[in-house]
Amino acid sequence: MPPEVTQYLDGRVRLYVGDLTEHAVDAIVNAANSSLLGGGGVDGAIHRRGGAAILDACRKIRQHEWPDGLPTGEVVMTTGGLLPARYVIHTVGPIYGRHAGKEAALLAACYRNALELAARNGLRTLALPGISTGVYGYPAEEAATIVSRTLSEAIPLHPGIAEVRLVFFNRQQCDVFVGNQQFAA
Ligand code: AR6
Repeated sequence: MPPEVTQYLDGRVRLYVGDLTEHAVDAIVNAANSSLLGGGGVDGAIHRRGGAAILDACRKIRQHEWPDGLPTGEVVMTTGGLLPARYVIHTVGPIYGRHAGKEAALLAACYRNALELAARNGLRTLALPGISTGVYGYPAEEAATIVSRTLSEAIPLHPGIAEVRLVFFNRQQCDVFVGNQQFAA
C-alpha cells in the first residue's frame, strides 16, 4: 500500500494514493450504482477482488430491503468477502447535474451516512474513494470542499471512529483534494 500523504482533524482523517481494495480496514466504501449489482471503476475493482460473496449479499439486500434499487445518498453494508477489509459499505453517489441542485447535499449524505452506519456497527476504521468523481462526473474541486466540510461536522459525532482514510486513485486527484479541502482547523 502506498504511504499516507497527509492528515487532518488530529489524524482522524488520512489521505492515501492508490487502490482502495488494498486497505485492511474495518470497512471500505463502494461508489456503487442503485442496482448494487456491480459496474466499472472502484465498484468493479471491489467485486473483482472481493469475490462472489459480495454480489450474493447485494442480491439479498435488493430482494429484501431495496427492491427498486438503493436510492442516491443511502448506504448498506455487506461482507468484505476476500478483501482485506472486513466489510463493504455500498453507497450511491449523485450523478453531477442530474439532481436539480441537490447534488452537494446528496454527496454529503453518502459520507455522513457511511460514517453513521459504521459507528452503529462498532467499526473503528474506514476507507473511502472519491465518490461520484469518476463516471458520475462530479468535479473533484467541488467534491473536496463538500467532503472536507462534511467530515469536519460528522467525525466529532462519532468518537468510536478512530480513522477515516480518503483514498485517491492517483497523485493528481489527491493534490486537487488537498488544494480545495476546507477541514476545520
Ligand atoms: N481505488 C481508489 N479509487 C478508485 C479506484 C480504486 N481501485 N478505481 C477508481 N477509483 P467511479 P462514481 C476512483 O467511476 O463516479 C461505477 O460503474 C476514480 O478515479 O468508480 O461514483 C458504478 O457501478 C474516481 O476518482 O465512481 C456506478 O455506475 C473515483 O474512484 C458509477 O461507476 C470514483 O469513480 C459510479 O460512478
